[in-house]
Amino acid sequence: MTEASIAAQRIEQLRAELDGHNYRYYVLDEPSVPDAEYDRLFRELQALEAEHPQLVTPESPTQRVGGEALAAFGEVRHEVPMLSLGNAFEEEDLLAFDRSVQSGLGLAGDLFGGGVEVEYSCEPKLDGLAVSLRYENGQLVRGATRGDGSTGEDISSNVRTIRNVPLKLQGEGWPQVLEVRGEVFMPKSGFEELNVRQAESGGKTFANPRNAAAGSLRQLDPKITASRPLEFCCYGVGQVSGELPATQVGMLEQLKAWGIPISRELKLAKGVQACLDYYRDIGERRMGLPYDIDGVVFKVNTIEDQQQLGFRARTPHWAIAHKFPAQEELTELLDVEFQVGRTGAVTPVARLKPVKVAGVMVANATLHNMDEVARLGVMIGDTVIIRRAGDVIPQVMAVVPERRPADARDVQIPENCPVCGSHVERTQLVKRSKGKETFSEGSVYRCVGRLACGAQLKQAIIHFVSRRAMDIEGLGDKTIEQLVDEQLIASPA
Ligand code: JCF
Repeated sequence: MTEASIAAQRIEQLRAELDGHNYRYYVLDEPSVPDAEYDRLFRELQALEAEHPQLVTPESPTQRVGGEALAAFGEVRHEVPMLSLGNAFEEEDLLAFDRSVQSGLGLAGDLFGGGVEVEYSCEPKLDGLAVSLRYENGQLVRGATRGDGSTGEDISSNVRTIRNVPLKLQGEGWPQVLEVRGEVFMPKSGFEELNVRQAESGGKTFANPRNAAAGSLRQLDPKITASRPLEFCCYGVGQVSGELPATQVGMLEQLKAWGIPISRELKLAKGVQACLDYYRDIGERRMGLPYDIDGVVFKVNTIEDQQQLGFRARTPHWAIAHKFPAQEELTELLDVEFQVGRTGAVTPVARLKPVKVAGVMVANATLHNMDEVARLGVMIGDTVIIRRAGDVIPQVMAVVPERRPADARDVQIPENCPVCGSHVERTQLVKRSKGKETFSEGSVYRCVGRLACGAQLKQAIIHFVSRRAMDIEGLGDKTIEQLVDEQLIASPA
């Protein structure tokens, strides 16, 4: 055997092994080797390919780094249109959907009772972007955005950089042409890390994972896309030559066996009450999921029934999105006030035109510090995006620049403490690293009044009596505030 054919053999072996590890890691969620071993195999493959460039193929696991930048995206016509989903906001909307499915399938009940229970597939509704991936003879040949449902953009070079998108299908028996459809999204952890990186490098930060995913996928330079933590999750198919399993869940499980990632939360529900149980369960676990969702999707499980029910305009009669209350809303920033904390730190608080977010009225939101105000570029009078996730304090996520009124005002740190009138001083935050002093970019503003400042005094005493300090029972925050306001106490002593 020649040197080149030995290399070719080893390259094949490495690719098969790496594809297998990727499949177990991304699709089965059962990592099979430590990262270090994966990296070793990967580097060996890279080295061999560098020595034998003629052996590099587009399906090689090394080819996810992103190729040449484009001048513009090409157009892609979807042979099978990409549908969107109708929405259910209330339980009653879902019950009405189920009744219309039953009547469409001739299963409706009569005066004396309900009809036959319909089986539905259930999955979380990911907050990302819909894409279509086309496989021919088991190889990824094209990726496209949804666009208007009939025509999208060719984002092939970008989808190839998404780690859990197989460049080549696993197993056997796949149809010659297989288009899979799903959502490209950014996990919450990757989003947080990306924003930190962006802020540090002076780049643009994103308001939420969905915007970050959209901004990352619509890059003409695939190297940028490659550097972003995107993931794909399949929920259906488009054009397919040949047969697939006869149910939604069976079909998705078959796709999973071929290496296509599907939702870990995919379930089958018998009847609409089981769908409501699923909605409640996912709603309770929403905050703990590693990605943002805005509801759950129910689909009639039997494909033949889906075809019988059909679709109108772009929404199918056999599927629906049951939405959760929105976690983000728009409202107006009426004013910014400054609060003084225990250590004298003066922090900006947003006063908002009250708005209901995730079922709760919100009139205040944290702005953290003046660096955050600068990062957001927020002005008083702006329309802002407010987010309230679970029990977390509402946050100002971003400004809507198009809605800035002519009389918007800058947010200015007061020169004097709003509580005691003492001077407010700016201090640079210092980060110590390995004994060496390094100045971080952050700064805090502090009221210099110490215990002469009512706000600091109250917080100091609250801290003093607290459980982990003197643990004085029966002396609550409200009492302390009153005692200080009435000038009955002036120090912990
Ligand atoms: O997760 C989603 N955002 C999602 C979108 C899930 C689905 O099952 C979908 C979808 C859009 C259209 N199904 C269709 C038909």
